[in-house]
Amino acid sequence: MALSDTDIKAWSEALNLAEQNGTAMKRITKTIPDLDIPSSYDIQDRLIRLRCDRGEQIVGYKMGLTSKAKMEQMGVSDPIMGVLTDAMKVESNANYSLKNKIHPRIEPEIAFHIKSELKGNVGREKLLGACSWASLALEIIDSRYRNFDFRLPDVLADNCSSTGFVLGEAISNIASLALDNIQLQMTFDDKVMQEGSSSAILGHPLDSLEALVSMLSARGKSLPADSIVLAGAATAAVTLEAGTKVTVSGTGFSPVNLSIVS
Ligand code: OOG
Ligand code: MG
Repeated sequence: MALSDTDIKAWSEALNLAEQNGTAMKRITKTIPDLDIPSSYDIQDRLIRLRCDRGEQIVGYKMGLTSKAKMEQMGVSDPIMGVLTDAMKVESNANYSLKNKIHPRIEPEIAFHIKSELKGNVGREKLLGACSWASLALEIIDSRYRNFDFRLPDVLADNCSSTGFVLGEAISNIASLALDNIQLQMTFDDKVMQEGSSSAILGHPLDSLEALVSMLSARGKSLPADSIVLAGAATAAVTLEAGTKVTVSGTGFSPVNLSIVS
């Protein structure tokens, strides 16, 4: 079902409030079981507009549910895309506070910087040419829905649970990286919490970027020049705990750390 403009506004305001107050809400599809995908993206767009009205700037996009581990963890089997703003950027080695968060989780990712605008059907070659660097990343996700329980339209409306992202050292010699064979490991203190390969990300992380560009194009948009893109988690996400140091390491990259505080 397509939503009216009034309803799109109301749901985006509800999601915005849930995020600002750190309180979970009932998923939209409990109220509107047949919420359609275009309306979900309209809610996402409105939600991002509310952030921009507060002075935030769009810095890129993220792909999600691009690995089997994530699809199984969340019970949704279609890749999704969301928007990243400057306010979501967290410096590596920072103390990250869980204050005002609902039930935050963290996952290991690979990020790319795209220097020139991309649209339509792009292959790996074109993507590589447009890519200025790659880095390891940690993504913090915090669904605004109670118990992290959502269906595809809900998670799209909620900007794909986007909350924070940490970027590691930028590697500009991308050719030196075996992009589909990066062994990723995420630890809490010294305990291994998740391990996986970048091949889990739609087979190859650049194929995830290709999917992003085609999803944007299908909505009449393009991937703008100077965009950061998170390709999607290679493993399931893990609930954050105060007092832990989270580290992600990956072949060819220096590790990225984040200290979690209450
Ligand atoms: C949705 C966000 C998924 C990823 O990398 O798969 C995501 C969620 O799991 O809440 O960011
Ligand atoms: Mg993610």
